[in-house]
Amino acid sequence: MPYDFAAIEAKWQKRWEKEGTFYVNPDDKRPKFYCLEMFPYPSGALHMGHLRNYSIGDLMARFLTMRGYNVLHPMGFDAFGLPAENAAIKYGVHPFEWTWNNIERMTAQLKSMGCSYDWRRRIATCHPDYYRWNQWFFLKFYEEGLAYRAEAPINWCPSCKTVLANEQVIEGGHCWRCGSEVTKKKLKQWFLSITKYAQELLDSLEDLPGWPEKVKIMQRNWIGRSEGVKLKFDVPELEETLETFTTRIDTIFGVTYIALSPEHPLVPKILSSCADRKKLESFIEAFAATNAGSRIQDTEKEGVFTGFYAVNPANGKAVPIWLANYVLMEYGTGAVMGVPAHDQRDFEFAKKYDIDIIPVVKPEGGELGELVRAFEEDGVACNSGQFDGLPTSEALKAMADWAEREGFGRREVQYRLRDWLVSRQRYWGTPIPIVYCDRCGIVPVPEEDLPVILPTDVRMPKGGSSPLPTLEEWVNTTCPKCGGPAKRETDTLDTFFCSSWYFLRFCSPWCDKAPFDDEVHYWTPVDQYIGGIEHACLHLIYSRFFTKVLADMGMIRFREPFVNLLTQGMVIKDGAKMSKSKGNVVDPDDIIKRYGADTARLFILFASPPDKDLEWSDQGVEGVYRFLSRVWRYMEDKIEDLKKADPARLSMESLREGKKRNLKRRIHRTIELVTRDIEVERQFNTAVARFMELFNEMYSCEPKDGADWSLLREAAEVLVVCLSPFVPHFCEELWERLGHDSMVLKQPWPEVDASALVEDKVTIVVQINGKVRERMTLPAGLSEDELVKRVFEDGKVRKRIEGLQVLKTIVVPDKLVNLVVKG
Ligand code: ANZ
Ligand code: ZN
Repeated sequence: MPYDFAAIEAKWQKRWEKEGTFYVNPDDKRPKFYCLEMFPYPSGALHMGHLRNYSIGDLMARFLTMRGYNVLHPMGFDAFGLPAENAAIKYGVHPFEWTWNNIERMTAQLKSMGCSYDWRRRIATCHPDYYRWNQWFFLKFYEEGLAYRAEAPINWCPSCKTVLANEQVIEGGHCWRCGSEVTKKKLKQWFLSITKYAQELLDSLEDLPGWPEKVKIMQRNWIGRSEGVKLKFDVPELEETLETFTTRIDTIFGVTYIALSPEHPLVPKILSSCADRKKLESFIEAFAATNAGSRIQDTEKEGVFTGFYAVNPANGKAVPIWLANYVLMEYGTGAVMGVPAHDQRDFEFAKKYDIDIIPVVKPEGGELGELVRAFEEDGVACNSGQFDGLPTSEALKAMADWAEREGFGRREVQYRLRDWLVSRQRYWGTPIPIVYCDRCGIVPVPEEDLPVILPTDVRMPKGGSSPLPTLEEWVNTTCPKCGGPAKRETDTLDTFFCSSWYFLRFCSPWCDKAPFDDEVHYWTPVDQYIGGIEHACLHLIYSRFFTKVLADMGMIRFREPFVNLLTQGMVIKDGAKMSKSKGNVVDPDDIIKRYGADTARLFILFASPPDKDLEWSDQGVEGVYRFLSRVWRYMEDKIEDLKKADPARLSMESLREGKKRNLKRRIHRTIELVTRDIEVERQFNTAVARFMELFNEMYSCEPKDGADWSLLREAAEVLVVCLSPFVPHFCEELWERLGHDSMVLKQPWPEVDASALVEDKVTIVVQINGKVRERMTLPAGLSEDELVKRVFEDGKVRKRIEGLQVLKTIVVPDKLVNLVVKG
């Protein structure tokens, strides 16, 4: 029978489903293991990135099951989000219907991959059974003072018609979802106080040895902790005090101007008291029109003098106050003390506007001379009064002490991280459970009134805005406090809210009294998480934050959600990331139809290490398919003999013949190395290569006696068992054909027989033109190629044939190598 992958895969998928093979429960003696892949957005169909993510996850889940763990391996759908609304407008289907069809379709695809999910635990975040708990958490956060509404300049995506969190503004000011340029707006919005956890989010990165260093670095930079001093500068003409944040108080004697963000709260007062209001206003207008990204990037520095002066508290000097486009309102105090001599941005600004440049730090043992750019390095204080001569590190300390003593400064820690903006002006999301009452103000919806159901009987407006504000009947409600007329919040929650805790819901998705029940304590934390690195500063920060808040609320008993993290590389074709816009997409369905899921999985796992980019190759797929077909034919051919062979394992001591000993050794080397590849190194590709070597050795073995057959049986069984996490259907089928009743997944992972690993040594005679020249001790059983390679590597042999031309090599395995040379 040829390798009929379609029939085999259908057969085993049906059986797994019927027998509930992947159902797991907490009442189990085995140690638990929670293996999770990032759940997909139900966009319509799986892409190759998913296939890769889920092939890796399934390999790990199956491997760990065979290693004796009770493995929770669930899957669900991150089902709220804008594409559903766009599809609704484009095709006239309701977002709910579109999403639900996609969920069913993608579930079927995941099943066709043979993934070992406990499907009873499937969740979809757009279902009221799920999003009611989003609302519940939102209220808890609100009670704890961790959710608040505030007016702030925020990021607005004009194409998605919604605000975005800072984390969702990427690549210098673009929308993470659609790539449009983000603009700034001032709006009243809901925020979560993630900054209250900034320090812990930073510190406990140290407790995550199982995370890739690059993800930790990205999070550290995102959180962006800076130690510095907040300084007060009086502005006598306005009877105001300005605060600036600096990390370089040691340069305070070099301040020659103050720069304010055009959004700084003092600006209105400046406008109403200044001489040339027009000039300032036109600058502010021009600034407002630039997008948020170009402000962050190194664009041309622009500014305008306000006509006012501030007093430097260090030396009493008056310095001009400017408005400048390079000062961010969102960082520090929105005001900067300008030190052109020691900050390159300030230097460029001062050069452009002819502002004084006063050096106050000089290189140790040297002078600064004419400055062509800012001197940003450490050195020794100069032109700094009583602090002259102090090295930078000491000046920093001494001047901070002085500022605190004199009362014009205070040491402070600043973070780049901002509070998480969670309101979205979108329809397809979790309604924020808040009503606004003229009399009572902001009133949370009482817990017993949850869920606030997202109305489904809506027509999507053509322009693409949310229909919720137009639903009078839904918007108008009564105040839970006073019973008077009130209006519902019409914004919905950022979908990242849903994914911040979904891994907890998987533990008890059926619970309808709470977001989860006690089962959560058994399964959590997630032992292995697998997904894309693009979430490093989005989902992976938000989930850590949620986990810490929930731990502080006493709901869970751990503070880090994901113990081990594997970020898989991209799938690329013709050198570029697979994407519709590049037109280089390979559809997983096509591959599965043509070659079967097992081939697709094996190719993906074999083609590159999981954390590296994977170059798609049709020949690679063909090659893997040929390998499986060869194994299949071999087993078909020999199945009766293998079944008849003695199942008892032969010990190494009982084996005399070199060939037999080599096969025995190869079997156990394979187990040893493959186990390490999977468990320790996470190099699934090299594991596959070892299976191929084992198979080649089996293939070249010509069984002559009972011992040979018994050994071949051992090899075949080890191959089938160890390969099964990679190609589960294929191996289940072969395992059954080998005469076993129970599934291969229920087999324990094979043990290494240490006595089989010892290498036999042989003495190899090296001849040159037929004369014995050297003797080498080498492992027995080396192939001809390997043997020749070793001989050429030998220093003494190399010396003897130096300058000679090797015409031919004659090899007698385990005995002799003769080099025929000329010269
Ligand atoms: C004076 C100074 C002198 C500075 C010097 C640097 C070098 P990090 O490390 O990122 O925290 N700064 C403060 N608030 C700012 C804002 N809202 N927008 C733009 N720049 C701002 O950077 C802190 C430094 O960035 C601060 O220290 C301040 O410039 C600037 F030789 O103050 B410094
Ligand atoms: Zn957008």
